[in-house]
Amino acid sequence: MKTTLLLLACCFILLGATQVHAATKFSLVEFKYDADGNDNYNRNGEYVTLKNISGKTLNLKNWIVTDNGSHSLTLPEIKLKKNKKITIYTGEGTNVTTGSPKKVYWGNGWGLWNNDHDKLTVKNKKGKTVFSYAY
Ligand SMILES: [Ca+2]
Ligand SMILES: [Ca+2]
Repeated sequence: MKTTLLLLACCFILLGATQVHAATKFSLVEFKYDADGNDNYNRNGEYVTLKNISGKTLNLKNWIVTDNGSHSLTLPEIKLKKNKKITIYTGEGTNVTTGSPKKVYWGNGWGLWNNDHDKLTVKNKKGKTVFSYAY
């Protein structure tokens, strides 16, 4: 009986861990939230690179990236294959949505990511959080 309960407990723990993992579509490759020099004058020196660890191709159209404040970026149509990376830059530039590596430019007029603490969240088009990272 004791063994059965223990096994059950193990199963629940494993199940829980799997569910958490399934919700996380990305891993953080690099987060350069403190750009070299003055962030406001080096906005593309501020960037975050994420890797698709979902095991399948993700279409990022209408997925939303937010910080802990009021900034929000709606992603364009990008088919990100498994294990491929995407970099999101704070400043202006031309998005690379079909080539490689994938790049998206937020077009924000100032530095975006706080240098001390902030939180990045990615939600899919259904509004479900698929990745978040706080520092
Ligand atoms: Ca910054
Ligand atoms: Ca800086």
